[in-house]
Amino acid sequence: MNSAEGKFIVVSNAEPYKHEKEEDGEPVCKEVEGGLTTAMNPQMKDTGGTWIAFGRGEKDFEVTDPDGIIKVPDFPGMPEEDQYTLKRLNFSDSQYRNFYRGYANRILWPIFHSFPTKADLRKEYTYWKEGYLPTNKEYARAVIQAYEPGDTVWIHDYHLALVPRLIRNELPEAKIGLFWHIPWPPWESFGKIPHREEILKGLAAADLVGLHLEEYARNLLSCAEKVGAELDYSSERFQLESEETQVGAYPLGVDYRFFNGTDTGDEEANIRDKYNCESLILGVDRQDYTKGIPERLRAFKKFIKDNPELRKEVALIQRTPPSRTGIKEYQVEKSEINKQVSEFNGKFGTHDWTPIQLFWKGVPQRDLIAEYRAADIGLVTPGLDGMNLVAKEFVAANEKPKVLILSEFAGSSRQLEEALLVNPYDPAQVAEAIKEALEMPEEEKQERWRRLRRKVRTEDLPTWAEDFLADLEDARQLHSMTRFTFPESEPERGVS
Ligand code: GDG
Repeated sequence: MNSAEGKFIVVSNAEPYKHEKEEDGEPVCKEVEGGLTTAMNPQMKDTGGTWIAFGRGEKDFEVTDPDGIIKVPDFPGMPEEDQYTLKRLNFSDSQYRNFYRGYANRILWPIFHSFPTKADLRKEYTYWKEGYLPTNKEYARAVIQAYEPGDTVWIHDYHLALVPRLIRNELPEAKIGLFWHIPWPPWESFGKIPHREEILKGLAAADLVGLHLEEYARNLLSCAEKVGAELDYSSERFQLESEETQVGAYPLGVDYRFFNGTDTGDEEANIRDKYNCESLILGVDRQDYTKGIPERLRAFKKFIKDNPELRKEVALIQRTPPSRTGIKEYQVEKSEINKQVSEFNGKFGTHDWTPIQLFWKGVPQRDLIAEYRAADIGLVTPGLDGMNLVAKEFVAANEKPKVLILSEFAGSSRQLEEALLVNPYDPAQVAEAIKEALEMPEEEKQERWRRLRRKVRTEDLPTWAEDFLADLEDARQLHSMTRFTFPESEPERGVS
């Protein structure tokens, strides 16, 4: 995309850069870690445009203009051509709490990851009325303000399901795509949400809704059918009231060239020296109960118990940047992980060997790549994950053959079939896979790695974006021809 075709407007909850207080009190620009930033940042740096997101850094609004606008990244010496516009939105504490900690992460996140017992459905109406609906409206207003004819609006994720419809009401001809980064569950889970119909109506107004996998796309279509949408399964389209949308699978890839090509100097060797172990196993996960960290620790414990001869030869490095720290379920999980690790290290560790090294802290991307390279085994075992980029980054970062152990419930397992695929809830199987990884014959390791690398290289981030944008263009053209032939919609319940 280039400016001649109109600009890109990316819309998400998380911002790509925040401003925090330096030791001297001055604001400093920091990249925000997470799947979305990793996915969209290279694209935005290449093509420019406007990114609209919530400003969460403590100094965020000290550095923007009065409209919340700033050019990012504003690292010292950053050339202007590598920057793009970030528009930060600000919400009252209580609205944001109801939106983010409430509706997005105590209703949608658990339900869409099939953890209904972690959802707080009793508060659904409050979270909706006080948080999700008004916040989606403010996002839509910001898009409408930034929009010029010819622009491409690319909305991200479950926080913003209503935004396509809210924009469409004002801009009938806008090109609107939405990518859904988490799984789409079957009706038995999705159908539990009281505002299920409004969510689907919101999405129906996008020209294209992308998900990582075909099975998620099929689940979305069948949920739409349950609320009365007309469906065309073969072309993956549904029509709900006056809106029609295309649904499709676009498995997100990583920026292979970046992960493969980043020079990490001596860092890899330094890390290996520090742990002084024959083999390093690495887990990297934003802290979340979907990532299967307690189950992983149980599996590692079983491995250590079952293989006393291998003790001291292996260590597990678990890097876990905290997230959603204000939510009870996350606090409970954090205590559980801390308890497991201290009991484990207390029982098995010796003066010169700590079996599990746990870090509640993110590191800059270059250091993360060095950790990927220092590790022999990537242990990626989420209970359920839309895609999981860590698995792909581990492959992309390592030219030297390694072994990837991957949950069959991570979306990425559909592509990365040459990994050792495991059921994360079966500690015996995961423990067995660790042993198999350590003992894998060199030839087999190389062959598996070669195939994995080829997939991650060819099914990469630019390919994903190109595929999505090409289909979005086609879908828009189709809808611009058919949109007004549908029956009039009923009056919207509060979403206008
Ligand atoms: C959601 C979906 C989907 C992690 N630790 C550090 C760090 N990270 C980066 C990784 C990776 C990203 O965070 C995590 O991405 P995941 O895909 O693993 O998971 P979610 O955050 O849950 O993302 C997921 C994704 O969206 C994209 O659609 O795959 O299923 O849940 O990029 O590198 N980055 C740095 N330091 C760290 O310590 N710099």
